[in-house]
Amino acid sequence: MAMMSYEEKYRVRGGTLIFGDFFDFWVGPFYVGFFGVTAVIFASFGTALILWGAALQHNWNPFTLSIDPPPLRYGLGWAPLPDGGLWQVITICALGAFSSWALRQVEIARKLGMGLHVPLGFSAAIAAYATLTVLRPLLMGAWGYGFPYGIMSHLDWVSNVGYQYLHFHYNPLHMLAVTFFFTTTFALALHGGEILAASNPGEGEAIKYGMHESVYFRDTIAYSIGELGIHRLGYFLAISAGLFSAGCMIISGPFWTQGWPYWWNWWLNIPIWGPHGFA
Ligand code: UQ2
Repeated sequence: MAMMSYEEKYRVRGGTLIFGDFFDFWVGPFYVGFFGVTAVIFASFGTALILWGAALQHNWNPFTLSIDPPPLRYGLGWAPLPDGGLWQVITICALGAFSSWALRQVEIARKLGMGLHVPLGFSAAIAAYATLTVLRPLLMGAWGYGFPYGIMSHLDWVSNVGYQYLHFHYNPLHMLAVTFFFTTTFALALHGGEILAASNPGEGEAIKYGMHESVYFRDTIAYSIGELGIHRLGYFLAISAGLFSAGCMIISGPFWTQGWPYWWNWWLNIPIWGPHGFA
């Protein structure tokens, strides 16, 4: 594949976190690095284990295949491979691959003299995954509280856990997480639409830039957050969605075991109008 004209200038040596220049090379368009190697190893091994699980279950239907966590009775111990052990090793592979990818992002950012915003943002997503598969199971006392790896089965897990708490939408951190997810898509719709509009002004027209975009939003909603601001806002919204998702799961079980609607009894019990009120 041909190099883009700027790659020759920006493909620089150095910035590695480990082993100096040893893994500091490219394969085609891809930077390798030590963490590129570990990412490929973890991902390949994990994928192979999923295929082994499919073989053990005699199920090659990608929609119904499910690699389940161990039954609860194994607690926090190792389970036999066909009885949740595969899930345990695959989870290690996934975390190894995700962490490798984040560290490879760090090396590339250092090469280019950039900030670490990309790996930091990605880490919020890794933290949400690690919360569901490691942190919450640890706090609950069994790996069986992790979610199953399957297209349909993980959806069933989400639905079942939601109903265990009667109505999960009453979880205050879930409310915030959902709000951040929706606001992220709203902001990206605004921004994507704006960028497409400015870069496709019509036949023969010159492409428009930030000042036109700012005036557009001042004319429509009396406020523009700015070219840099919209990206900072998007970064904040997306990371908040991930962190509040992790938070809403960490409190469900380890810190609140009733239905979430009951949590709001503090509101009904406020002294002024509650059972011990003045009336
Ligand atoms: C903007 C701007 C952009 C944008 C967008 C806005 C020139 C190209 C989308 C408008 C964004 C606003 C007003 C913030 C909306 C707030 C929330 C919480 C969604 O001003 O600067 O740059 O893309």
